[in-house]
This record gives sequence, structure tokens and C-alpha cells, in this order.
Amino acid sequence: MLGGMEEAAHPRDVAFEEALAALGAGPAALSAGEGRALDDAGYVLFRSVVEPAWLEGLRADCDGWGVGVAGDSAQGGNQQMARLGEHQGAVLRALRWPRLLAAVWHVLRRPFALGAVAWRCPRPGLGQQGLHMDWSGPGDPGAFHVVTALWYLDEVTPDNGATRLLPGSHELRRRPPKDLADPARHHPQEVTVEAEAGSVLVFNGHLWHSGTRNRSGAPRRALQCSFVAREHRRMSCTTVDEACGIPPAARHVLGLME
Ligand SMILES: O=C(O)CCC(=O)C(=O)O
Repeated sequence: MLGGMEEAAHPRDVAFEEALAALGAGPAALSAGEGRALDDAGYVLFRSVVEPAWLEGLRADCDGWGVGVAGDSAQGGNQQMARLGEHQGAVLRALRWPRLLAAVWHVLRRPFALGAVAWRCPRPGLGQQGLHMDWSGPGDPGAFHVVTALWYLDEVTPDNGATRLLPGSHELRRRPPKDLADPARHHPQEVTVEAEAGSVLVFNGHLWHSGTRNRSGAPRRALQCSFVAREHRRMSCTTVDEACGIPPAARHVLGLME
């Protein structure tokens, strides 16, 4: 661990916790080791958890959005979804996957809401980012405010645009210094994620991380979604159609009711 700070107390919201439990996302949805990984390293990798038909559905949604390997995007393969509806069933299922919601709760420890949903598919030769965190907004410095998940639709190797992470850096609660935010710079303790297609990386949004260059040109399609503490709901930017079949408990947990 690189630092430490007291967590702020937040009032308990029993209705929210009941909604989580109704979705199978109560405390038992995470193992003790997964909880510890989130606390200490700031991330957890759920390996090969997306079954083949669901994975195919996610790939079809991604390619249909025009950002897959054959598609085009000005930012080297990063495209936000402004609105989700019944045609993105595989994505909607991912957003309410119980182990993801339990991990989000474990980090934020208070009600939250869906933030942004995006596809991220670094094009050959592109994708290198500087180390950064996913939180730049105001907020109580004693609490975490955002959690990010990456659903890997292809195998992730060190060469096709893997995610890099600096374990424990979420506890620093500040963004990386300017020199480290330079995409060309590396931290000696950073690690590069390697994962099978159908794996899900969930990390504390205050963790220093970044995408890396896709040097091999092999596809690395990913669904990226963030969750923000409920008091920051105005930062939510992807909306979900009411008529998309999401059950009420999930709408409540994703902050889609109000
Ligand atoms: O693509 C990745 O592995 C990470 C992407 C990321 O950190 C970002 O887009 O902010």
C-alpha cells in the first residue's frame, strides 16, 4: 500500500442494500480475497467469467456500434454510448452483473449510480495513455467516488493495448504528477494486465492506470463502464431507456429511477 486515510462515514441506506441483495450482489458475492485485492491493490480481475453466448452478444454490440477492429474512431478507438436500449441486452446484463455491483459497493460503501459506458478498442499503433485516475471532481477526500470496470472481449496481451495499473496508488488520493502523466513515462511498480477474453477488470477509479499502445494490431475490444457515488450523479452521462426490461431493483441500484 502506498498511503492511507480514514474513510468517511456515510449514512446507511437500507433500501439500497436490499436492492443489491435482491440482485445477488450482497457481501457474499465477493470472496474475502477479492475484497482484499480491491482494498490493498485497488483492483480485482475476474477471469473468464463471461460465458460464450454472452461474450458473442457483447462483441456483436461492440462491432455494431462501429468501434470494433474494422470500425473507425477519431480517438484511436474510444467511443462513449450516450443511450442504451433493448438492443444492447448483453451490455445491460453486464452493467448489473452481481459480482461487479458487489465490487462497486465494496469500494464506495454507499449508494451509487451508473456513470459513463463506452467501447474502448485501441487501433493498431494507438491507445497509449498517460497514467491517470478516473476522478477529477470535487468530493470528500476521505472517501472514494468512482469505480471503473473493463469487460475484455478479446484476449489481452502485453502487445495489444493492455491496461497498466499502479497497485496501491488509489490510497494516494491524488492524480499522478505531471511527469508520470506523460504517456511515454513508466512507473517501476506498474503492472500490465494479461487476461483471457471474457474476463472483467474492476478497479478503484482513484487508482493510477492507463491504456497502452496496441503494438501487435490484434484486436483488444473492451466495454468500459464507470459507477459514481450517488451524490455525484450529475456526472452520469449514459442514459438507459425505460423500456429496456431492466428490473426495478437494478434500475434503483444503477440510479435510473429518479
Ligand atoms: O483501455 C484501457 O485499458 C484503459 C482505458 C482508460 O484508462 C481510459 O480510457 O481512461
